Amino acid sequence: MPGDRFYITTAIDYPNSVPHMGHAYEKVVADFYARAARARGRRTHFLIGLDEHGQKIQEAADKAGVSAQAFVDEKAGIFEHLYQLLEVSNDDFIRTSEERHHSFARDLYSKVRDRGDIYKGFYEGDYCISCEKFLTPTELVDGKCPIHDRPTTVIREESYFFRLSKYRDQIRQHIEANPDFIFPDERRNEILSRLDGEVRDLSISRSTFDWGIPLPDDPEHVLYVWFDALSNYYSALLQPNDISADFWPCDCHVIGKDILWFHTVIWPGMLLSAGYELPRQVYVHGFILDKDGRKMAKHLGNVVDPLEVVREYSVDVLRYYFLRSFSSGKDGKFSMADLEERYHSELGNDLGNLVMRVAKLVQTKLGGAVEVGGDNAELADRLPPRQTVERFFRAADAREHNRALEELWEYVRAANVYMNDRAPWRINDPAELAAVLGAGVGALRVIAHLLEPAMPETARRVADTLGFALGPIDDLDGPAIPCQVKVAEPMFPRRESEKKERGGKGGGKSSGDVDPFAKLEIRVGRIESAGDHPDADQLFVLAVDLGEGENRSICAGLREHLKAEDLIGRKVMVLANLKPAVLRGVPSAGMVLASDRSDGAVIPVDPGNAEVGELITVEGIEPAPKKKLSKSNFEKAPLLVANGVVTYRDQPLRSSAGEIRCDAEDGATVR
Ligand code: ME8
Repeated sequence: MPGDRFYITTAIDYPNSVPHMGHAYEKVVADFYARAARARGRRTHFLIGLDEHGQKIQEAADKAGVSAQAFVDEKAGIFEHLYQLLEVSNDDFIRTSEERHHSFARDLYSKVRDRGDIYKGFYEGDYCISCEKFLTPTELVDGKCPIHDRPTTVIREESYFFRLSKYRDQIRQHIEANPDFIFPDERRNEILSRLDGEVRDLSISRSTFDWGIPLPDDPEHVLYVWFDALSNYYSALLQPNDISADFWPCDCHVIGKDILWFHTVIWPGMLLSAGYELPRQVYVHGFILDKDGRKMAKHLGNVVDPLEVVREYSVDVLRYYFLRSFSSGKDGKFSMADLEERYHSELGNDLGNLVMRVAKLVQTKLGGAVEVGGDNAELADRLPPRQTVERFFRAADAREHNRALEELWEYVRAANVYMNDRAPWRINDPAELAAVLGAGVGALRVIAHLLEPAMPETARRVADTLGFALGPIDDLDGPAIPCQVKVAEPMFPRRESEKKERGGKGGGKSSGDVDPFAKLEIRVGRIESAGDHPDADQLFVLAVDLGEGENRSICAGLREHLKAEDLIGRKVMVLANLKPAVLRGVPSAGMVLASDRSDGAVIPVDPGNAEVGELITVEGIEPAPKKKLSKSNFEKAPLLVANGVVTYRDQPLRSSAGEIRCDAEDGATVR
């Protein structure tokens, strides 16, 4: 069981420029863990902030022709604005130019000095101003910093040194004794192997510029920006209220892989020297790369602005993409095609579709009122929440947020399958209906609660539409609650720009970016003959004219519902590119689309006056039918009845004769 409090931090960003995708990614990852901790009732403190001192900031301010303080003040507003927009739920925002930070950084320095761990020396080396660190000759690649691809500057100066070498063995022992101290293992092994080699003392002061914290005993020097910055994790706990006794040691420092050494060796060394406990974990994420696998960097012209993605989709879509698409602790390629694909399939077709159909069914069948939770046996038997909740948090505790979301999506899909199986649009018994739709809303209540750490706005919208409150996870075990369900608005609508992009010929999109509906080839057919299948009681064997010159043989499971003579001459909609199969000895090339109605009837969808052979479309989706469609590909594009019309993601299916109508209840599926 997790402890009752949780302190989590991120790296504090350099505000020398505007925030980028990597900054946004890191804060969203940490936010997921902060929110997941709060959901389980842990007292949580979440800190982010800015690293405002050092040569890099001084140079950027000089270039802008303003004072360093004015420069960082302006940038701080931009960073804070982005993080608020992204719904990063930080409890505090530390800026290292604040006096509350200065006073602790000086204090920490004094403690280390009093311990005898600081001495004056002379340093000469290759300095990367972008990293704000000296690089050893082995770290240089072609004489340049490998991270920033820039030449280093040779710096030669007198400075104060911290005896980091003294703590090498103690740090190594700590890492060895605490397997969770560094996540993932790959990074832990990297540090352990570096600790086998020599650990040099660290130059911790600068005297060639003054934008920093002056040393208490030698104000000609300012603290080296990293010695200064690392102490933010503690300084922020001291003022305005001293909450250090509650929240130190920190449970999780979230950082990127480029600053691993600072957090797992230098910071522990400083804390050991000054007599503080070590943090419990350093979580190291990978880099966001461009689609070709290069780090996003301004000088490479390959950066994608997080705000652009937010404008085009939404905050929650970006958050979901970060958390689901990139494996925890690994580098990940940022691909708009992948984002688009997930938007359609996982968000639109899995989650959005479930919310829409459950809300509509509760409206039409129960007038909007439903009781949820308590001892609903349908929910407990068919969609048991406990297992999913446990797996979700087990993955979160193991810092595998992408896996936590995969667990959640298994549940979302299971809920969709449940709705298909139980087909509430066909149920007329009030008690059964209340139980089945209560289970549907109950499943969405579980989903909304688990979704909140990743997609807070979406979770709120689901809760608001279905009429329950979001609260701690334990609420799910409480007594039954009444819910008043509202009319659902599409949560992941087709985007305007996408309609335009895809409306034109060609579309110009890569294959990963094909909407699941585009892959379907639904054509109008006419049944020319119908006979019983020789070896399957439920099947007819149909000959269907699809305007191809030759009729197709298609097996259809309609014998329980219709007579052969009712079918002959009738127009139907056929999924024409379904992979051909042989059903008990009879070939079948396609599927007749039908819908089930509340009176138990299963009827083929009538395409009205559409022409035989005509392709059925949805506005804005450029057809790109697959040659041989699998059944699972078909299931990725759910077709639902809404107000008597067959729809795909709230858009009507059309032929040249207009919308495709269907005499079945709202929420019924077409398959
Ligand atoms: O390093 N992908 O600040 P910073 C993912 N001030 N993460 C990335 C990234 C990318 N492409 N680029 C950067 C600093 N990051 C110091 C931290 S902490 C006491 C001081 C991550 O603005 C990077 O790994 O350069 C770091 O964790 C964070 O963004 C801030 O980077």
